[in-house]
Amino acid sequence: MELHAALVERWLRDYLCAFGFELHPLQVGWYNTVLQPSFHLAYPDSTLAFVVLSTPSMFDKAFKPFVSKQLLLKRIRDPVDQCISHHLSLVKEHFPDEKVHIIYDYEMLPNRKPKFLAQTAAHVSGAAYYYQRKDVKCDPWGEKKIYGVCIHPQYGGWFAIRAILIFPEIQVPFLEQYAPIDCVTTEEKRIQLLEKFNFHWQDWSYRDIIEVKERYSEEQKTYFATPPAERFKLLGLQG
Ligand code: GSH
Repeated sequence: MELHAALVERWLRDYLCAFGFELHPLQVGWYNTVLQPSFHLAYPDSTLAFVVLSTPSMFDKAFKPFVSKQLLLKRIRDPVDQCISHHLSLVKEHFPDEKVHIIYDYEMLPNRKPKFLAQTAAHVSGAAYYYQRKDVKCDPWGEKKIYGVCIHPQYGGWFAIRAILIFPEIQVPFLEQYAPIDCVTTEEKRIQLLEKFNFHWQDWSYRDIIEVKERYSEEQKTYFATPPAERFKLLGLQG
């Protein structure tokens, strides 16, 4: 990686890791090349981008402190999304001379398609392996629609893909691409994973398909298992 890009990456890593985020660099071309044109990101192939993930510790390191500050201001509608955009906006401010485009995982195009396919971006950046129906040779699902899911080598399914940061003015033609770690290797486990994710996702079990280094705390699980409109009570706010 050229020096400027390396310095950008170092700063991002130092800043975001302290808040429980993880980031993985990629060239926009790696992403575009595996997708149909309607999903392409309109940048030259060698443009530098980063996939941003939240790890289990984001909840304590970023989310709770963010909420307790915002509580005083009482301007909070989407606490999780606002916490993430708060930190990523600070990233933008840190690079005033640099163009930084941010696309969040929940952003939609007018045709209701997502602005970027987060799991594909995570896979091509090497962050987490995207297991799909095509990764299973003999599948038992017939006509059913089966969604794929990313598994992280350290956190299993206990993480979330939050955004892609694009630096349109930084080109990294020599960036090395690492394949994601294939941690769910057997046919049997892959079937189990897709089965659990598609039909039992609410019991959290797909997230433990591999042994993990860290998972969500009971507090964090309760928070995410509660419908968003009722979470304000958990945070000590009126709904
Ligand atoms: N928009 C609401 C907020 O900003 O508070 C809800 C956000 C939300 O709950 N997002 C889910 C999440 O973060 C979907 S990405 N889940 C964590 C996980 O599934 O690991």
